Amino acid sequence: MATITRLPFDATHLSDFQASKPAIPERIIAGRRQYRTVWISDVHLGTRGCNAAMLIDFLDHVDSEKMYLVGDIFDGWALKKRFYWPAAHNDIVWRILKRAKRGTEIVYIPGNHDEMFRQFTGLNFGGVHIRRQAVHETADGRRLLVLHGDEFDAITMSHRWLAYLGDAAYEAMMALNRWLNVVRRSMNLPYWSLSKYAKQKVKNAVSFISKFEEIVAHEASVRRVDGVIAGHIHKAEMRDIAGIAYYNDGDWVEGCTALVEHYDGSMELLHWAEEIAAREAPESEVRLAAA
Ligand SMILES: [Mn+2]
Repeated sequence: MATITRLPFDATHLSDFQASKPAIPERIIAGRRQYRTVWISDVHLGTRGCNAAMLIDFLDHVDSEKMYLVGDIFDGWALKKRFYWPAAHNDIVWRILKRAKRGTEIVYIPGNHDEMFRQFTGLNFGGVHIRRQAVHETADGRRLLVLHGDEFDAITMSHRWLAYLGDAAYEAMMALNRWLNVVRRSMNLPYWSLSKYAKQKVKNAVSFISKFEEIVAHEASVRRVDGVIAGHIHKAEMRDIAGIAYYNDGDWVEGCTALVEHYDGSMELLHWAEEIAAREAPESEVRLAAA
């Protein structure tokens, strides 16, 4: 099992960490949007794929009584291969610890990329409670199982591309695809082989996603809860599957989404790139879009 010694901070020095200042100062302390609960996952801190600026913006604009970190917050696999830790990634850890200090109850359910934290299940570091799974009770009395989702890889791993999720190899493959496209175009070569390859990948991905969603929802029905909240597959979702409420909070690599619970127990997926675009659009454009 991997150890945490390679991470840029260690749990015994959390108080020093909290005393330091973030490189990107916090904005909008007052007047933050308030929710009962927030779920985020698949941040993949320690990789170039992590959309840290977007998540920092989210954390500075949104607050909640309770926050679940649904796994793959850190990417221990990537950090082990090549150490990558920009100041913005530190700033995210700082912000999460800061809100724990301000009174937000934080439950951290490590995923497969940050499984090194699973050895601390049941412990509490600086107000962050580490759990293997959790059952969340909504304001309208529904019981929702919260888990990362890699528990079901043994069943769904027939689609091997999942192993590349959030991984440098996956990023390299996508970069190579783009580069090949440019070269082929400049040589007047036909495009068909690449598009065929991509289509096959997408087809596999779609069947993998629906299989994952069904298996996770089935687990919820076996556990006799009303619904389930997962991460892992980087596909935000909110739908009914055979009477089970299936939620996936998405990721902060491509989708940049969070799941939130309003004070009446209703749930919503926030697409943060769209929220930022709407906020930054001139007023006339907003009126145009609404018309
Ligand atoms: Mn995962």
